[in-house]
Amino acid sequence: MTRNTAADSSPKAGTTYEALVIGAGFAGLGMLWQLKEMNISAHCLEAGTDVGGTWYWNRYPGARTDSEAWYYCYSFSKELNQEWKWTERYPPQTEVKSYLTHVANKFDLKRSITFNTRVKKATYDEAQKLWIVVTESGAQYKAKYLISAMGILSSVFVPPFPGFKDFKGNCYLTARWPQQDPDFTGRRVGLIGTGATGVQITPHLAEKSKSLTVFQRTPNYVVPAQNHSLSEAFLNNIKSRYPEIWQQVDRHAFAMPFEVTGRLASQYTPQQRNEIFEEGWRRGGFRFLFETFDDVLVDKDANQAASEFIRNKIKSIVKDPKTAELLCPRGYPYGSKRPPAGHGYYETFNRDNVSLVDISKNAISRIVPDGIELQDGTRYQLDDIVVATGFDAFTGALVDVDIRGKAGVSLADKWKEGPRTLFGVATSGFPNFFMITGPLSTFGNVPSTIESNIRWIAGALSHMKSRSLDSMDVSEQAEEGWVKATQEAIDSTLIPDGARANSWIVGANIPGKKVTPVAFLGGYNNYVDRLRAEGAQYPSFS
Ligand code: N01
Repeated sequence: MTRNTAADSSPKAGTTYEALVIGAGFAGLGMLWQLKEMNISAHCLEAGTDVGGTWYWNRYPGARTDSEAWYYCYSFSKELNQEWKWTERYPPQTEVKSYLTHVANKFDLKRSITFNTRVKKATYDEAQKLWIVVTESGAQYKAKYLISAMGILSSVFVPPFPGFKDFKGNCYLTARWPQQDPDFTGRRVGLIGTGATGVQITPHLAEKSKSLTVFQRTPNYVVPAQNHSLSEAFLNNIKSRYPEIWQQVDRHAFAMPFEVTGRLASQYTPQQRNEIFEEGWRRGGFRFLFETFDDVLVDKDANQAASEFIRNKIKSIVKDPKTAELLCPRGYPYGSKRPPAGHGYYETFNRDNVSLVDISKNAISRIVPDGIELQDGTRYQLDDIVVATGFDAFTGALVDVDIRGKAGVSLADKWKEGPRTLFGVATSGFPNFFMITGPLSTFGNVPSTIESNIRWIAGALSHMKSRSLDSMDVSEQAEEGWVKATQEAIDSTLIPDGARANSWIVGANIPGKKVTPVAFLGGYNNYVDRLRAEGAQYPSFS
């Protein structure tokens, strides 16, 4: 058996590592750094041609973070926090990708990554206590620990509309955007999907094309991001406060450095509420949700007040009353579907070259050679179609790979009736298989949720090493307890109502997927406490 060291950059078929990591985005790079620190021989297999993960694939115009730059990053290196210079409140995809490239170079991680390599299958060999990993090209690797860093939103979902292959124009997936930006000059473009992605790309397509037709199934609650550049003074202030910022992140329910407001909407008059919402709107993005009232996601009246405020804003921005009404979300609570951040989104519908088509009751029936046809036979002639229809969140990437644990049981079979994990980091019957933000992991500012999982996995590996354990497997009982805790946590919020609007948080966006929570909504702060408690003794593992 060949054993590779952490420094070996040329893996050969049959190579055995201590740890194999799948994916080189935020999660995979962070994990590789951690493994290197622990002197564990590790290698990473990445499907793309470069690092970045989400920020490698989603390079559509307008792609940028919805969380603020200064905490949409790693906390593990003080030096990195001090030296990196974010330019905007919500940095564009190119900048986040550059940040991740910088991280990979600074910590010399690229030599431990094989690019252009998609993992097809991973099987646990119970006799050898090793994971056997096979790539699409047939190369085989072995490892004691298998760590998924495949991301929560990486398995692209495209509705199976008939006729795609007959379309005479170009069809672009936002999540597989070409390296060379397409030229939409003089072209009639159709956009399917008005989630966070569709909302970001809409103003750009409108600006670049002859005409843009947006096909909307469910209107979203879009709060303006209020983006701006970051001054030197602002950045210096942030850099001087990082320890405090990361502590705030740890205490926050969605891993953001915000304090609870101490305000409940019911304690305020409608006029006072509107003033507070107005201030939230001015601050923008997630601050509208988290810095107005503490009960927006749990109290129906508080939520209705926020929802109505947003609807009134839409009507005040969009000049055509019919279009404004179509853009107004109704019938599900604000925040029960992950809310997008806008950059001139509603204003775009005031442009002469933009039209909105309501497909809520008159669905797309097929793609025709020159455009899109709806169920009632109406046809829209288009030169290009942009598809922004989302992802099979949390579980998709994992079940896309044929991962088999003890007795050859596959993850896909095990999770048919909904995902079952402990904290989203481990699943019973799959020894030494760890997931970074696997299903039923916490939900919030993604780099922070990722780091919480990396820290926990590092602790588990140290625990095994210090006790010379061959394997760790979570008990079914502990897993069952976490599945219940996850359900109870979400049931105490308004988030399950997002199912009425096809929310991916409950798996309702994928036809045939079991509608059940894919993440823990009981608060990142509570989640990290649970991780720490488990990590002290590992009582749930044998
Ligand atoms: O995907 P989505 P997304 N016919 O699932 C529509 C993260 N993200 O890629 O709402 C017609 O939200 C679907 O309609 P409906 C973020 O966490 C982050 O936009 O189901 N339409 C919806 O409009 C986000 O939540 C950032 O009725 C169909 C859209 O496609 C997550 O990624 C930026 C359809 C899918 O919306 C996913 O966002 C972007 C059909 N058959 C994304 N099927 C940043 O932080 C689906 N749709 C920067």
